[in-house]
This record gives sequence, C-alpha cells and structure tokens, in this order.
Amino acid sequence: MLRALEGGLGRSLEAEWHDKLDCLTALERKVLWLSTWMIHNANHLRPSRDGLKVGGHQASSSSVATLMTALYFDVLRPQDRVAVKPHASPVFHAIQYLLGRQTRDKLERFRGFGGAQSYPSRTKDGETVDFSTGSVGLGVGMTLFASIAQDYLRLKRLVPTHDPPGRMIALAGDAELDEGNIFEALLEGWKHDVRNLWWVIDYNRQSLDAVVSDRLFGRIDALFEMMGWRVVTLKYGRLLEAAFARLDGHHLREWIDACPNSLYSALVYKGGEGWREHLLRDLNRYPGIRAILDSHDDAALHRLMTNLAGHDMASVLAAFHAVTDDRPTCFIAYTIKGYGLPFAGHKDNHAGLMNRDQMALFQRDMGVTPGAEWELFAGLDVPEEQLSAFLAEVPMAGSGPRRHDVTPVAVPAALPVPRGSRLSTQEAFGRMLGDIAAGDGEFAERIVTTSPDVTVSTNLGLWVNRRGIFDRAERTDTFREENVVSAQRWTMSPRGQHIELGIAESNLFLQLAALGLSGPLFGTRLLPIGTLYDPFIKRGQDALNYACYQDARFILVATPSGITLAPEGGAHQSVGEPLTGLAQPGLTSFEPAYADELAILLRWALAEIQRDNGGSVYLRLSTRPIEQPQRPIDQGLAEAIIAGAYWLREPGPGAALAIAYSGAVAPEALAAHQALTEDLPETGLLAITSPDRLHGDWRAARIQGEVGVAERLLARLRPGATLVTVGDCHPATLSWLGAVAGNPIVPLGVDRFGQSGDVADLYRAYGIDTEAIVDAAARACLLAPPG
Ligand SMILES: Cc1ncc(C[n+]2csc(CCOP(=O)(O)OP(=O)(O)O)c2C)c(N)n1
Ligand SMILES: [Mg+2]
Repeated sequence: MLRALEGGLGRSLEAEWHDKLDCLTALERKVLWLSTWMIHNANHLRPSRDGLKVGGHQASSSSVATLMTALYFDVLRPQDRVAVKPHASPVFHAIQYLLGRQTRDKLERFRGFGGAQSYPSRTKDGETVDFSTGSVGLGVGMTLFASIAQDYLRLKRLVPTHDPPGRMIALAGDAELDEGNIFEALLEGWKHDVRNLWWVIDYNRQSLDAVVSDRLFGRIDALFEMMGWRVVTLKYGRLLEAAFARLDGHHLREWIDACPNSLYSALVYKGGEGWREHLLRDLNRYPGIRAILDSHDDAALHRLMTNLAGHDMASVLAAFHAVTDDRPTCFIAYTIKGYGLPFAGHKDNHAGLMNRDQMALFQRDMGVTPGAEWELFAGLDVPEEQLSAFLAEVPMAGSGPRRHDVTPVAVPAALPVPRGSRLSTQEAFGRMLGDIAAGDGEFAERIVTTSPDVTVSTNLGLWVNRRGIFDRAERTDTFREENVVSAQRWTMSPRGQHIELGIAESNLFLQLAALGLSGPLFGTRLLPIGTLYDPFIKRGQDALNYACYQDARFILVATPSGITLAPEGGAHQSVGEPLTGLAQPGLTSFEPAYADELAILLRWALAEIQRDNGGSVYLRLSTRPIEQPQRPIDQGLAEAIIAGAYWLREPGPGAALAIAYSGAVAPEALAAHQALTEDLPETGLLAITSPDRLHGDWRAARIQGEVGVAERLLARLRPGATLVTVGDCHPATLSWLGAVAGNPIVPLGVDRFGQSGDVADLYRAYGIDTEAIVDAAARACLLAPPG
C-alpha cells in the first residue's frame, strides 16, 4: 500500500518535473526568439534617420538565454536582486515581456528614444532592473557590496528578519573577469565574510574581439575557492554525458577537454561536418567513437558536440537548486556565444547581426509565422494555457513591487558649528560627525560611514570611536585589551556603523552605491557617507559614475585636496576634481571654506540624498586650518551658501573689480581684497561654495531666458567690471563666470602637477597667493581701466 502510494507520488512528481522542464524549455526558445527579433527589428525594420548602426548583441544574448530563463522563471525569489551582463539586455527585456512587466511598444523601440534600454537601466527601464549594468565588471562587483549592505541592515534589524535574505546574483560575461574591480571586490568580500551571493559566469570563452585564452579559467576557479567561495562548474549537458558513458566515451570527453577554445569555437561555427572530420582524424581508432559517429547524422552530431551544460535546462536547474545555503557561489557555466544562431562560435560574432535571409530562415525554424513575431506563445510546442498557467505562478513575479518606497529620515533643522577660531573644513567635518555620533535616535542610527583605509586620516576617528566598526562578528580591539594607548578605538561588531574597506577606491564607490540604494532594494533608507582623499576619486571614477548612473544616494567627503595638501607632494594633490564635481550627473559638489558653511551644506546634503528628485553630494574639503568668521548665519545667507555663492565683502556702488574665490584659498582672497580696497574701495569679494550649483543655475536660467543667481550677484558690479577668480583647483572651474555678464576675467588656479612645499611656497609658485591675486587684478584693471 505504502509502496504503491510512494510509486504514485513519485510518478506525479516526475510528471510535474517534466511539465516544468517542457515549459521552461519552451520559454527559453521564446526568450531566444524575442531577444533576437528585438535586435533585428531595431536594425533592419525600424526606419533609420541618421544612418547609424543601431546594434544589439544577438550572440551574447543567445549564450545566456538558458541560464536567465532558468533563473527568472524558476529559481529566483522576490527578494533576490540581479545584475545582468550588459549585452544580455535583450534577453532581460524579453523575459520581462513574458512576465507582463514590459510592453511590446518598448521592445519595438529597443535602443530607440524612450524604448527598452541597450543595457539594463534602473532609472530608465524602471523597477524590473535591480542593478544597472553597462561598464563591464561593475555590476558584478555591485552584487557583492549589496550583499554586505543587506547583512548590515539585517544584523541591525533595520529590516524585517523573519523573511529569508535575498540572494544577490550577477550574471557575468566571462571576459568581465578581466576587470580588476572584480578581484578587488572578491578580496573585500572575503574580509567581510559575504553571504547570499551568486556569480553566474556565462563561460562562452569569447570576449568582444576574440576567443579567450585557454589557460585563464584553470586559474579562475582556484581563485574563487581561495576566497572561500563554492565553485560549481556546469560543463557538459546530458547528451554529452550519455555519450561519455558509452563504450570509449571517455576518449570523447578527453578530446573535448583538451580541445583548445579556438578550435572548439571554430568547429561550433562549422557544424556537423567539421566535428566529424576532426573526430575521425583523432579518434577513429576507437570502435565506440566510430559507433557514435555512425549513429549521428551531421545535425545530430552538431547537437551532441554543442550540448554544453549552460544550454541544458535540466543541468542548469539542478545546479541552481542544489545550492541551499548562504555560502557565496560561483557557477561557471559552459555556453556557446551565438548558440542556436548562424554565427555560433564565430570569433567575430560579438556585434554580429543576422541578415534578413538568415533571419527568415531562423524564423521558419522557430515556427513563428510572419506577423506573429511579438506573440507570446507562437511557435511553441507547449499549449498556451499550460504556459500561461506556468507564467502566472513564477515565484519571482509573485509578490508586490520589486522596489520599496521608503519614508525619509528626519534630519535636524541645523547641525551645530564646531567652535574654534582656526579650523580646517576637514576637522570641522570630523567634529560634526562626532557630535552626531554622541546623539541618539533614528537620524544617527541611519548614518553609515565607509572609507578605503583612510578613516583616521579623513577625520572619521571620533565617529568610529563612538559608533564602532561594522563586522558580522564581535571582535575586540586588541591594542585596547593590551592597554596600548591609542586615540582610536577599533572595536568591531554587528552594531558598528562604519564599514572599513581596503584601499581600493573602486570598492568604496560600489559600497556607497549599494548602501545608497538600501531604500529601494531592501526597504530601509541609510544615510551613507564615504570619505577618501580627493585625488583618488579618479581611481574609482568609473564606479562613482556607475553609482550616480543608477541614482544611488550618498555623500562623498573628499579630503585633503589640492596643492593645499602642501608637503604631501604632487602625487597626492588633486587638480581637476572640482571639474568632475561640475560635470558628473547625479552628483552636486561643494567646496566650502569655513566650518559654518560646511554645517549648512552637510545638513542640506543629508536631506538632498533623500529627496525624490535629489542626488548624491560631493564635499571637497581641506586640511588647512584657517581663521573662521565669527558671524551669525541667517536664512538668507544659508540659502546663498546652498545656492553656491554670496558676497563675503559686498561690492560698493559701481564696483569695477571683484575677486571670486572657492575653498581653502579664502585667506589669500581676503588679504588681496583688503589690499585692493585701498585703491579701489568698491571692490567686492565673492565666496563661491559651489561652482557646480552656480553654473547649473546660470545655464538653466539662461536657457529659460531668466536671470540666475550668478547673474544677480554680478549685477552688483558695473558693466565690464573685472573679475579675478581663484581656487586651489583647475582654473576652468570658475573661468566660465566671465560669460555670465560679459566681465573680463583673470582665472587663477592650478593647471600643472603639484609638488612638495609649504602652502606659502606652493601658492606663490602656482600663482594663487595674495600677491598673485593683487597683481592679476592690478594688471587687468590697467588693461581695462574702470569707466
Ligand atoms: C569597462 C568596459 N570596457 C569595455 C566595454 C565594451 N565591451 C562590451 S562587452 C565586451 C566583451 C564582453 O565579453 P564577455 O564578458 O565575455 O561577454 P559575452 O559577450 O561573451 O557574453 C566589451 C569589451 C564595456 N562595456 N565596458
Ligand atoms: Mg564571453
């Protein structure tokens, strides 16, 4: 009785499994079709107005169709988050279309204005995209830092912990592993004991230009294992495994194992005849192999020899479902670039597009009748009702929206200004965070800081002393335990609110990106603040751009900066970063000179990163202690500081000269102003707290035919008055001011590499000291005498 029941149950489970496999195999076929057709439509059927190739990656899409079908239609759960390799975007859109989350209209406009994006984009494709991708390697790294962010939230119980954690999943192209950021991330992940992380590598052994080196992947799995990852290799599909089990089959396995990537790819392209020729030449002496060859016609032989596990739905599902713990796992899935398409395996297929004839043939093979190209189920051998029912039950699509709406964290009305008559903006920043750390409540709890090994030197010490370092485990501060005196406590625990990273700046930006998306991704907003040395923004600039591109929200505090870092020398002195601040979309930059300005700006930044149409904020700070103005800041001044500029010394009526400065050169600007007012008492002194905001406002106002902030400020000068701009940065940061009202301008600044020295030496050598400002003003006024 029991036996009969078990048998019955066994059969029904097996039947269910087969039904599922049938549905998934049919959907995989549809995904391949739709992705290919989407690209074909964009390139061959949509009228072109500019003669440019539209592009799209049919080969790259096809190689990942099985893996993505398995994931999206079966393996993923609602809490999982995915970064899809950029050039598999068409597969991703096709899957969303089948799930009812993408429209036909957008697919028809793939790569067109307002259509489905070339590479998955959080901001433009909407909530179906968890992580944007495009710059290869970064999406992969992002998943690792998202898993750290998830741990951070869960260990602090800032998100509900009764639900299981999500898996952060990257679908990576094999050549993405050439990107150094992947290995920087791997190492950092090991330090942080990352969990719930899957990297699925589409191992098609091809990159953009060519077939990749054979020796590479022998090293890759060892590397992952060294970092504590599980490596699951999906190499051969069931047809090949069955062939290997036949008489002499192991010779076939050995032959494929030894086959160089290039030859394998070339034979994939050539098809059955090519395989036969080579196998006959190399293995004809084995009767079992001859039998295999005799029992397969060319088409069947080709199917057999290309039956890699990454295209074998049952093998893929088994591998994914076998992982049930939270250990980070790398799946190396053997696939074929261009699988199922006429240019499969061809080394030049990356940007290859099927021509009209090839497409017509492919369409016929797919059983899609003309006119039914966008139909969901056309050409599939599983009944429509069965597929619809299957799609309605897809676990990932099951519950609610993929993005969380979160309520903003209340920010105090004002942040206290640190006392002191001489302060640097860096010190003021450290003390402000120290004050916040001493408080309690939600605001302080949601702040999370992170830094790439420059925590202490960027003045986060006080914050870390009070709030501790984040770690999955409790770790005591050995120096403290051993009574070694240190100003810095280094206690680690899940309660810690500082994520200490190794030196890699790219990791900093990916960590900020992940923390800065904690609201939409995990349901609780964090207020991330990252610190680094200003010149090393460049080291991570692509990751910074990537973070901004997907609208992650964070505050970047870059300090020290410029040649004001004097004795540290040219390798550490930043020059062009304010231009990055000016030009980077999604990032508003400021360079305050005084602590009271910084207090206003830091508070504004904490609100700005939470606003619906806000963005991230970059504060460029300095280590130079300077005399602080003792002044009340009324609302008008606060607004001007945020808007980007105010008159530190008002110009007199009909002023013929003004000095405009930004940041740490304030004392020189003040001294020069004082000197100049002896002869030209009306001279004004304009403090610029944000060249970025000022410029953006000016441009927007001009386009609208309105008068912006900069224009209103400069209207205080007489027409044609001379402007001298000065900053410890590239002069182009401020030189545009001359265009605002047509003022002649002398742009002072730094446009050469820095060097060691003290501030006086360097400011003189680079022409931004008091004398240089006075001389420039005097010469300009002589050239263009007032009046
Ligand atoms: C940082 C960066 N450099 C270069 C490119 C251009 N590019 C796009 S895909 C690609 C090759 C990718 O090969 P692989 O990861 O193996 O993907 P496949 O197409 O084989 O799936 C290159 C070089 C890019 N997108 N990003
Ligand atoms: Mg590849």
